[in-house]
Amino acid sequence: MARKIVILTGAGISAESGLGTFRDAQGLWSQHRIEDVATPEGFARDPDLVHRFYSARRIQAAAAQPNAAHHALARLEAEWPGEVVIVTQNVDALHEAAGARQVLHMHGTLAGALCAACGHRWPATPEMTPTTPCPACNRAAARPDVVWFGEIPYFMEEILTHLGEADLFAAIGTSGQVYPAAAFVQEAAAQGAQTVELNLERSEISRAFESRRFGPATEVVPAWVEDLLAGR
Ligand code: BV8
Repeated sequence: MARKIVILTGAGISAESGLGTFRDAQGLWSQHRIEDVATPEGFARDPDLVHRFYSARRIQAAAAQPNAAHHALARLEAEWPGEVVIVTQNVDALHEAAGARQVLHMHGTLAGALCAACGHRWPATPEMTPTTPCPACNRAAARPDVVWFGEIPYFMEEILTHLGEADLFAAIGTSGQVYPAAAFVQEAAAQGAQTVELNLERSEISRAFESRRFGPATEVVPAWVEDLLAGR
């Protein structure tokens, strides 16, 4: 039975598509404090700032193209004889744009809108504002359908099941600073999965992996996929 591969991706896999990461020098958080733009309290305090932060990213992400790393993971999913599951912390749609099908967005998506009043979800318009009415209840309570700090990530039960069944766990382009994603490597290793980290440089969780491949994602991810498909 071919091995099951579970892959966690972070902002680093989309960096070469031109989308900012969070914690690199000129990262998104350097322009904004996390508390102000990625927490429910920050949204309650200044919904206009938060909507402007996410509208700018939504428009940028919609114009971005998947890179060789996204395409390599889509190729792995198509050609690997076993199951491949991509769990992403990213809110862009570049995995899907590259052709990947089993993608779990644990921190939500820029493409989604959520009504904070009635819970209705609908496709976000590029520019959302605090007065964007909810199509279901008509109240001006629209927010990005993303998971902020202090909120519960999506698909956790399904993700933990996949981690329990993984023969191979890979983390790609994540600094390993945000939980619970940063602890997935421990979950996978605890039940015997092989673990590999693909990153530009060492991360907070590098030492938790059996092996590491350092370099830009557009180089190390296609090489890694090539090796897997060649049985190396
Ligand atoms: C929760 C929103 C309970 C959408 C985001 C104290 C200890 C432990 C935990 C906590 C704590 N205090 C609080 C917590 C919990 C908290 C947390 O982890 N805080 C941290 C700061 C300590 N977590 C939460 O609140 C989470 N919820 O815990 O609920 C619970 C838990 C379990 C089960 C049920 C309930 C919710 C967290 C979600 C927050 N929302 N985003 C958005 O705006 O995008 S987080 C944000 O950071 C993004 O989602 C992003 O994906 C994520 C992680 O960042 P990375 O993807 O890793 O990106 P980063 O910039 O950090 O790193 C980039 C990496 O790429 C680097 O390593 C770099 O070297 C590399 N790279 C760069 N260029 C390249 C590259 N690699 C390859 N090639 C390149 N070219």
